[in-house]
Amino acid sequence: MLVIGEKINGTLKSVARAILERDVAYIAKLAISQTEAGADFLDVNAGTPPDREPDDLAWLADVVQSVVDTPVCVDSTNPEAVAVVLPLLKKPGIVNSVNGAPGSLDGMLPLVRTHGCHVIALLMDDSGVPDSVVGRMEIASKIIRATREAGIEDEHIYFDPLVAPIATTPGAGRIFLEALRLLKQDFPGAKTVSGLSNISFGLPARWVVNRAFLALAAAGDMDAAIIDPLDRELVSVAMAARAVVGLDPYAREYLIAYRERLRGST
Ligand code: THG
Repeated sequence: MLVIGEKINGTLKSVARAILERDVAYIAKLAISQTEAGADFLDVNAGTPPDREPDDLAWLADVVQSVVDTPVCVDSTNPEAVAVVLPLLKKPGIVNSVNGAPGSLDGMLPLVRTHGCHVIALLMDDSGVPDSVVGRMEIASKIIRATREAGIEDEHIYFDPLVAPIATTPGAGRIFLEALRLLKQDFPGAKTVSGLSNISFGLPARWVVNRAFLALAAAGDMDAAIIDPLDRELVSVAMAARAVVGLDPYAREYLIAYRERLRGST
């Protein structure tokens, strides 16, 4: 399972300050620490208004690339900002994200195609996130028709079924896991991804819920997770879950991660 490091996110106060003050050292440290912890990609989210976002995102990508080789996941729904950042990337990155709304698909897919990068596709559109699995799968079908028409390989798509808080939405976790299963069945070439934070919103000991959710999603062969890679036990739980259900024969990846001392608590 790919780990997309989430920590360079301007919606967090400390990162917002660093972006505003162009604090290179602060962002560099987040890039290095996440890379050393085993992140495969680094998510960068400026979290700033549309007029400032292109500049801020470009600055974040430049700082990250000046200190690590880890490819960047450009977290923005604004095609104008993404268009500025993609040409700066030294390695093909991930665009995070596109959704089923025509404005999003028309604005983003040509950029994804031109730069040969991967793209995270959220199973929502202008009407929001459908309550049902069927509704989300209809959006997935619509998105994959559009990506194929744009000349983007299925292998370059990461579907994010979007998980709602279980504290307020009965069935939220089950709906996510069912969508994950159907995505794998209907679009075997495409990949899957999730951010965890929503699932545990409004609950105590959120880390327990996040671990339970990641274990189940990893056991369902989710391909990538947007998480804090410095949370070694969270990453270990995902790798263990994969080994338990046979997705990691002989626990090979689990063992390698421990041997390298990148992941795990000991
Ligand atoms: N799907 C997709 N993209 C996403 C999300 C998603 N991008 C944004 C978000 N969700 C994932 N990123 C974050 C980034 C930071 C935090 C949560 C989600 C966060 N961090 C705190 C910190 O670092 O201080 C707390 C971390 C913790 O408690 O462990 O809150 O769902 N496609």
